Amino acid sequence: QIPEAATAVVFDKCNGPIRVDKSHKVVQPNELAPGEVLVRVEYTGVCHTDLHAHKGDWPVPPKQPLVGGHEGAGRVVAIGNGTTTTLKEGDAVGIKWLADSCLNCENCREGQEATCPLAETSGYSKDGSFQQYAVSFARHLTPIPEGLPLEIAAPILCAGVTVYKAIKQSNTKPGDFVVISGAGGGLGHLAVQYATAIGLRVVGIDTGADKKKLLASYGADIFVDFKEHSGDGALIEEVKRVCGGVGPHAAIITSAGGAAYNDALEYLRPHGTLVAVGLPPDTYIKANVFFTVFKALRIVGSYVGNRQDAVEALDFAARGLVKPMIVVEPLANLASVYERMEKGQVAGRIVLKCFD
Ligand code: 8ID
Ligand code: ZN
Repeated sequence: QIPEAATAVVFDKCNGPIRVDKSHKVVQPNELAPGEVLVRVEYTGVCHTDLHAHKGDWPVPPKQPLVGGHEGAGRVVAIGNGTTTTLKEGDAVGIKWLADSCLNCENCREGQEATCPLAETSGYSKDGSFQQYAVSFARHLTPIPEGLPLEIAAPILCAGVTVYKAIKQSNTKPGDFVVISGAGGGLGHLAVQYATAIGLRVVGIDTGADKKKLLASYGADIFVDFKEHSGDGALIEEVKRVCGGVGPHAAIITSAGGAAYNDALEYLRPHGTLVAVGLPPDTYIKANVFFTVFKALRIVGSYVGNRQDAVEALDFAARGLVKPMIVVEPLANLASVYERMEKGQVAGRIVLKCFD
């Protein structure tokens, strides 16, 4: 029942054309190495990281040609001979950004799998989920709870787990103010929901009436439109004002644009934490040393999450505490999704359906 060829969306070179290849070779079960699993991908989210990969935005280039995608949700259809795993054919599984890691180095032993020197990444160093049949790794596939629709699970596998972990790193407790900058995007709208679910007071920063309305529907009543507060220091003053006059306890920056980083260190209250998540190209966080010391600020980089974070993040969705706002479109729409994402027109997440 596994075809010789199927559909994949591919680019040969960064910034080159994005092709819908309907006769992309499918790796056959007897070709899987020990540890590898063939997944029939039913749905895949489109993360801004996939767009950065296509544009070649980052210092480490992706593999080329590349099948992108790292929010894949589907079912196991074959397991490589000699694989030690509890997975079986038919299981619902998620393909996340971190495709594999050694599980044996200091990073992995400490649960910091993303920084394993042998880490492989889906849709970057390895072909990912923008295809009907994807090869992944048994030890890093995430089990998806039965009953959670696969199109809802998909955005949790990168956006959800990443922001869930970022909140864990934010040094906050229930009742604290947290700013989510980029709050209407794929990561941001989930960050707002996780933060609300664990009892934080959320201030969303983004732009436009659609995103404001979306966030209000999650109980994030405080919305700051960055375009309406663009004057010198205006955003800083407004954020401080809505956070009890003294600023938030933490700011989680999930924006794909660099400007969101500019003001964060200035609107944080003393002992506040800046959690860097969004990955705009060629961007620096400029920290004034005197005020970093004087206000005892913390700056933390947060990179996806580990296997346990992925399980926990999905559990919030399975319990209905977090629900991605998705629009489902055909796999072949990827290039058009990138165009809309580039213009900031996507509120929440677009999820591609891999089979008709
Ligand atoms: O592990 C990680 N750290 C990780 C994991 C996954 C994704 C990091 N990322 C990175 C992506 O590579 C990307 O750089 O997070 C960033 C956001 O990904 P996304 O949520 O998938 O992107 P999006 O859906 O396009 O949302 C971005 C939002 O940012 C807003 C936009 O309006 C949009 O809603 N935004 C921008 I652009 N500039 C802003 C600004 N100055 C801003 N919001 C506030 N202030
Ligand atoms: Zn992602």
